[in-house]
Amino acid sequence: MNYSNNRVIELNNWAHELSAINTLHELDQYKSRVLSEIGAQMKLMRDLDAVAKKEFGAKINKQKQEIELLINNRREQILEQELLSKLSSETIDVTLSGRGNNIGSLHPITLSLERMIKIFQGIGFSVADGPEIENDYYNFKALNIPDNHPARAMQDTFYTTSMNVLRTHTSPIQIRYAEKRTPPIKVIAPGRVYRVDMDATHSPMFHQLEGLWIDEGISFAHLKGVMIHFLREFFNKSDLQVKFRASFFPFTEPSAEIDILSENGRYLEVAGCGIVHPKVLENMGIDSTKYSGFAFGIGIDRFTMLRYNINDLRLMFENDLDFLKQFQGAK
Ligand code: 2NL
Repeated sequence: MNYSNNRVIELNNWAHELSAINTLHELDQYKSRVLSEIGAQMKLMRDLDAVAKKEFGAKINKQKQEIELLINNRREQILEQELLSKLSSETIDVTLSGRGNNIGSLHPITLSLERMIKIFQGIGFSVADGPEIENDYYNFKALNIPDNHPARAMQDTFYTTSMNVLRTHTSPIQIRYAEKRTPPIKVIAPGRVYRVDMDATHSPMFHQLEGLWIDEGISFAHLKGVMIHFLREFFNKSDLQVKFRASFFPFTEPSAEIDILSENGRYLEVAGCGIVHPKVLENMGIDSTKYSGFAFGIGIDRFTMLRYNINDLRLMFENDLDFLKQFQGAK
């Protein structure tokens, strides 16, 4: 039966082709081509007599088994090759040096706030905080700021509702703190505050630190002693000249502004302070005939600019990395 022998030679050619196949996709195409050829040949068997059919059928089945075995072997080889090339292309050179870390640093405002807290804690003050959205009572009324006071005007205060505001100072923290306690009360209240104001020297959000000390017999002398100590420590200058200049606030009486003598011989206003108004003490639930106290407020941002010689307030709110990097390792 020459016919069948021709076909066997053809299968041998197929086997030869296999070695040129290098991908699973090609192999799948090859396999379906071979199997359909074998299927076509099996159809031809219908025309053969019984003896030839048996002989040819056995041959073609043997060839089919052999080619399938070869295909499966080739599949294993291709998978092995793919794995090896993947392993070598994805290899990691563990001897390469690293990219290095970009280590952040504390913001100058954080640095000076931490410095302030340390100084006040050193003389016995606690630290308190509270909500940034306040109601009319804690932000204004408890502080003896009357309904028609200009500080309440829409152009100064951000209202969130008709009753609620973004706190315009951190005094409400101290009201909340004091109304829950009895003297001695000795606390500082740092935090973000908000006012409708925006130019080279004003930001709508800024940082304030207020302080409050209430006890029997607290006088203006205590206020002067604490503030002079704080300012000399903060600016690291033991002979820093400090001046108390009469002023007015609704929540203190008497009141003063505090000026410090700067390197260039000019006085700079750095804080406001005073003896807590008796009405404010009563609003805290404190007997103003038995106790007295002082309070003060300072702008943390301005103190930060003075300490680090920063000439534009806006630098502190832009988060420019070239600016911030300069405070790496600063104290
Ligand atoms: C300023 C003025 C000041 C206060 C804040 C205060 C707080 C309570 C009671 C009484 Cl709870 N007073 N705070 C007093 C005087 C001045 O700040 O110009 N700050 C930058």
